[in-house]
Amino acid sequence: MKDVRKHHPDTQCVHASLIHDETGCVVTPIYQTSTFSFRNVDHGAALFSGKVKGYIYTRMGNPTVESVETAVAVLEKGYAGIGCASGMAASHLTISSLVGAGDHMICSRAVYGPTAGLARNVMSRFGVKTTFVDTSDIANIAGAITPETKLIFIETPGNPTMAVTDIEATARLAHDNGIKLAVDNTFMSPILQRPLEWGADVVVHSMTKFLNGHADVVAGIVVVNNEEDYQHFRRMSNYLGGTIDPFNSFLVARGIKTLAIRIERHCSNAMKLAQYLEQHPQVERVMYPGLKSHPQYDRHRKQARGPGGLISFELKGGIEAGKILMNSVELLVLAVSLGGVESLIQHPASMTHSSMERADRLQAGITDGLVRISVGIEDADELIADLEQGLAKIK
Ligand code: LCS
Repeated sequence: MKDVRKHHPDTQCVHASLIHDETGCVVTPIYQTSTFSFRNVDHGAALFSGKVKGYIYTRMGNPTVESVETAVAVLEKGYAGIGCASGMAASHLTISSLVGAGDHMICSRAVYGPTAGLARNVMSRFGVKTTFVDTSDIANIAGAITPETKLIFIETPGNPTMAVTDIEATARLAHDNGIKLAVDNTFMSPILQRPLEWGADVVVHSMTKFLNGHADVVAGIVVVNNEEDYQHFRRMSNYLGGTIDPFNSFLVARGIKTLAIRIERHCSNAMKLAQYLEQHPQVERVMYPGLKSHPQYDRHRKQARGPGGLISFELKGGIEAGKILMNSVELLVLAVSLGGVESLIQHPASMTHSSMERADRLQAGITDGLVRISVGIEDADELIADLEQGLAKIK
């Protein structure tokens, strides 16, 4: 196998998921099998004991799954990846691998709604307490640490407010206190941001988004940076069972091949849309880390290679104006999710973050009037023209 780790990320996207085998296949095939036969009883026992490497049962490992796990681990500069059935399964695997009854965790206030729900409504039932803070201010994290804190879980930029947390400073603070740092890197993809390079211990992705990129798969992944964590997470994944299947792994590996060029276009399109929105008289404010007006503009530039494809904004006319815009767009699709080739528009307060209590939502900066766009790879001028005609309908 080529040493893909030494290559540029653009090259890694194309080559890192290929498993070289005796057939000479150029693409890793779909090993659509639930189980693998043993040569004899001793071979089966050796595989189970770990003395011999090989495949046993697809929940525990599968070549197609491994190909996408390898690709993302290489891109994240991690040790290994564990494919999951969804981004939520990846967050669940991460949290339940690192905290247990009596432990405490700190979580960004601006996170994907169900991630907050997982901490608040599921982990709490197993004796794990969570404090939600605005992690874009390191003092808030420091102030929330208790002797029981075992995990800091951040999203940066956060969904949907785009608040940026300093990964390096948070990792230092975490490690000084014997705490692990997990970063949900879904909004950036490893092309733009590699949290392990800044000291994070675990990276989580919803591969449903940029990594797959074509809005036809729900999948997730966890990337860790050492053998001990890998063995622990792999065991936990086997018990929890929220693993990815071979067909979805194949589709995500296929998507990753064009990740680098897609991300380039997502960023340049989003920059154009953000600049357009920022100067529009109907727009109150735009939250996009590529704009100088973003409160953590410099911090984001330090830790990421680009601003990404997500834009949040508020209209002067609040939610009523937002509804007119969202009901008027013709090219942008009114739908949740993000990171696909097509541009999507949605209303976090009533959609992606509707599972949060209103007070918690407002505290996180997710106002009723906030609108989020996932900018796709279409022609930017046509996207702007679509917004223009929609905004013109607001009186
Ligand atoms: N992490 C982030 C940052 C997300 O945005 C999402 C989903 C997840 C994790 C969960 O991933 P999933 O289980 O869906 O693969 N975010 C969505 C959103 O903003 N709109 O629809 C889904």
